[in-house]
Amino acid sequence: MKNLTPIIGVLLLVFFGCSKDYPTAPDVQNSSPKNDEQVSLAKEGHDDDLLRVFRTKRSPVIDGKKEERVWSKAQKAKIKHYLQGDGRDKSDLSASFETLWDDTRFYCFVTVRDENLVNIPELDPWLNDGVEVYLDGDNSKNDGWYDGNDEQLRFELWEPPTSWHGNVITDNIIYAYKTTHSGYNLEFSIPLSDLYFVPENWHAFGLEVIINDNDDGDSERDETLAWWTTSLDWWQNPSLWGTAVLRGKPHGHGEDMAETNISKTE
Ligand SMILES: [Ca+2]
Ligand SMILES: [Ca+2]
Ligand SMILES: [Ca+2]
Ligand SMILES: [Ca+2]
Repeated sequence: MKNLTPIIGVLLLVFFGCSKDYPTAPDVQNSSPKNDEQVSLAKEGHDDDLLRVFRTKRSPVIDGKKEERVWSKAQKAKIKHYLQGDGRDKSDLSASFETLWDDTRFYCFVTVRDENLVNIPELDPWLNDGVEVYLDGDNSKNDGWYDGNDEQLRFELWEPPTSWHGNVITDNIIYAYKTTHSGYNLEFSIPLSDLYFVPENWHAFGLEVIINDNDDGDSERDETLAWWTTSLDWWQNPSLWGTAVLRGKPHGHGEDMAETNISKTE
């Protein structure tokens, strides 16, 4: 019999290389149009897939509590793609998020229903309860690779955020978790300059929000929930993320008037 060692070695390399973070899965493509094409459609009123990030005059207090007079101005996005788990029990895992911006910072408020909050230090961080936020500052949507303005931020429940590539400086992130009667809230803000955002209307950026759920404390996630993507490959492929656009900066009467009729729930 021929020596199978090289073949076994390759198989092990492939297996462990792929299992470093999330497992790869059959690639269900839900790729997004790139910046110019999608923004052009939106300007013409033909594309409502863009998440509108509205400018706020009043900055949120980062405390995990939703101050309605500030956050009621935000478009609410349901996080509704169950990549793992069936999603039948909404008290087990369901979530939504809202975003805002002002002259200096990007704000995000994530509301999570999760009946059993788990953070076990021995587990890999993606196996604990928590939120992952993916940002592509120029919406370049690279197919399978991160550039210098792409980032994975991980908010492992109750822990300081971590950055996979170091493109976003985590020391500059202000964040707060708050346990609620049905789960938890995460509220955070990031300097616009750290995200490579141009603080102007129609600046588009790639965005994905993922919720991880572990309820029994073992080394497998029970459910994974995504805002935009339907692919388990999202963590390494910015082209699978959704698109958000900055709106609401006043530069004349037409701008604010145009936004008043847009639904704030999707
Ligand atoms: Ca708050
Ligand atoms: Ca749960
Ligand atoms: Ca990019
Ligand atoms: Ca949980």
